[in-house]
Amino acid sequence: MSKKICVIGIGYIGLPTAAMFASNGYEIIGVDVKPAVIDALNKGKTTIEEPYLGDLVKQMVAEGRLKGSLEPEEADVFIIAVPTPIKEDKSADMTYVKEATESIVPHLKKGDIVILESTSPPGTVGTLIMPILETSGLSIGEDIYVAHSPERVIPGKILIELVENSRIVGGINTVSSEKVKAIYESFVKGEIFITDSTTAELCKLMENTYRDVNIGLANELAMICDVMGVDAWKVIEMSNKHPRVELHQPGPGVGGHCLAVDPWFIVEKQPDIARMIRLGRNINDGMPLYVYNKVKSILGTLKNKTITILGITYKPNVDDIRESPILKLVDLLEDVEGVKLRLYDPYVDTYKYLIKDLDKAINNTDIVIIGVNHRNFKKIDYGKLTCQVYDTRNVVSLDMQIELGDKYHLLGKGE
Ligand code: SAJ
Repeated sequence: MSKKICVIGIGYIGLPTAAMFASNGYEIIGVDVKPAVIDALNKGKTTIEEPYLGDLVKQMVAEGRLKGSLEPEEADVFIIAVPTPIKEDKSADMTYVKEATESIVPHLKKGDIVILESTSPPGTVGTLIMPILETSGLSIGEDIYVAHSPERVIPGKILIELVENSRIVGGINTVSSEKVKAIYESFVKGEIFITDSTTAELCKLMENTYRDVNIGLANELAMICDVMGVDAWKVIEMSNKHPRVELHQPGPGVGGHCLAVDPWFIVEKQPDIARMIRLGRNINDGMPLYVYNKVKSILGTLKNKTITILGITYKPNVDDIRESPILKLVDLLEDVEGVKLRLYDPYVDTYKYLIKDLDKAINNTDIVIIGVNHRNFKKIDYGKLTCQVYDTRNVVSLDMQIELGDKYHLLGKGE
C-alpha cells in the first residue's frame, strides 16, 4: 500500500508539493480551510497560475491520487504549508501554523511524520509545533518524527525548482531528519542537506535576507549616485567583473511575499542585534516614496498631472502583484489633487486605473514611469515619446535614451 500524505494548506507551495508527491507514488489528501479551493481541487482545477501545474493537478485528481478535503485525516506524513503573514507590527502571524498543527493532533499515530514547510521565525518547531504535538500523548522524537523543510522555489518555475534545487531538512533529531529526507528523495533531484530545525529555519530566512539586504545596498548606491551624478548601473556592472563581488540591482522597492517579509522574522526574534537587516528592509520600503519624490521633481508639481506607469507586478514576467512596490507608489500618487493615473501591465487582468491599450497609456501623458522590467517592455519605442520618461529598472536602450535626450531620467543616474 502506498504511503499517505496529508498536505495542509493548498496554496502557492502546498499545491505544487502535493501534486509532485502524488505523481511520485504517494496518496495525497490536500486540506484547506477555503471551500472554494477544495471544490476546485476535487474538480481537477487549480486556483494558482503556475506553468505545468494545471495539467499535473488535473491528471493526479483524475487518477485518484490527489483529493481535496476541508479536514485532515489519518495519514503517514503531515506537511504544513500554510501562510505565515506579517502583522501590522512586523511580527509573524502564526495563527494558521498553530491551527494547522492543532488540526492534525487527533489523527496522529505512532510512526507518523510531521513536516513544517511554512517559512517561520527561528525556533518555531521547538516552541510552537512540538508543544502542540505533545498534547497527542505520543512521544515527540520517538513516536512522532518532526522536521522543518523549507522550499526554495521561485514563482514561475516552481515545478522545475521543486525537483532540481537542493533542499534543507532540519529535524528535531537525526532520525527525524533521515526519515523526512527519504520522503523528499521521491522527487527531489537536488542534494538534500540535513541539519537541526532552528538552523533550517534560519537558513530559509537568511537566504531571502541576503537578497533583501543586498538590494538595499544597491538602492543606497542608486541614491548616492543620483546625488553625485554617477551612473549606479555602470558601477554595478563594472564592480561585478570582480570575481568575488555580486552587487544586486536597484529599483522602486522590493515586493513579493518572501523578501519583503522574511527578514522581519529575524528582527522579531533579535530586535537589538538585527540592525543591518532592519535597515535593509527600511531602505527598500522607502523606495516607492523616493520614486514619488523624483517624479515630483521631474514634473515640478504632481498636481493635475497625467501619470502613466508601465508594470505593476512585484517583479518581471509574472502576474503576481503581492506586496508590489509599484502599488505603494500608486497609493501615494492617487492622493495628489487632480492626478490622473494610467497603469499598463500586460500580465495583469484587473486593477484600478488599468488601461489595456499601450498606445492610449503612453500618449498624451505627462510622464511614463517604467516600474517593472517585463521582457516585452524592452520593445516599446520610447524614443518617439514626447513626455518625460522615468526608468526605475534600466529598461530603455542607449539609442532611445539619446533620442529622448533630457526627457529621459534613470533611477540611480544623477543628472
Ligand atoms: N529585486 C530587486 N533587485 C534585484 C533582485 C530583485 O529590486 O537585484 C526585487 C524584485 O523586483 C522583486 C523582489 O526583489 O520585487 C523579489 O524578487 P526575487 O525574484 O528576488 O524573489 P522572490 O520573492 O520571487 O523569491 C524569493 C527567492 N529567494 C531567493 O532568491 C533567495 C526564492 O528562491 C524563494 O523560494 C522565495 O523568495 C521564497 O518563497 O522564499
